[in-house]
Amino acid sequence: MTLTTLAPLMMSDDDKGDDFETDLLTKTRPKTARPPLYKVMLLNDDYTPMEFVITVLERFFGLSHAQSFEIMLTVHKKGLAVVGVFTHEIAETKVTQVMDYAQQHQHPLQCTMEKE
Ligand code: TYC
Repeated sequence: MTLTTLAPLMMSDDDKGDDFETDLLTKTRPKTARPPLYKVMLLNDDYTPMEFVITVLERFFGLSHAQSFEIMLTVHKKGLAVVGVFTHEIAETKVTQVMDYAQQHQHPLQCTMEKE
């Protein structure tokens, strides 16, 4: 056998055990991939009563009366506000719950979601 044919089979000291280490790292690395998140937003309008918006925030987003009042005022003054950040399925459920509740009470309140 010539030196040329042997060369690709030789390993430097630095390379020894390299595959093993890589495998070990790959296998033991804790992989906790996070799901994409979505912002749920409330939009302002001229007709929905402030108290109704506060009730929506308390009922569907689990916020205190004080937090709900604050967010409602932000929407009223700025036009919209993020009321929470959720996974796709939960965000979709919140949007549906708010839209259905607003329609039942004949208020034009709008709730939307957007990828963070
Ligand atoms: N602008 C409404 C009013 O003056 C109040 C309001 C706040 C409506 C927030 C919608 O998402 C909203 N009655």
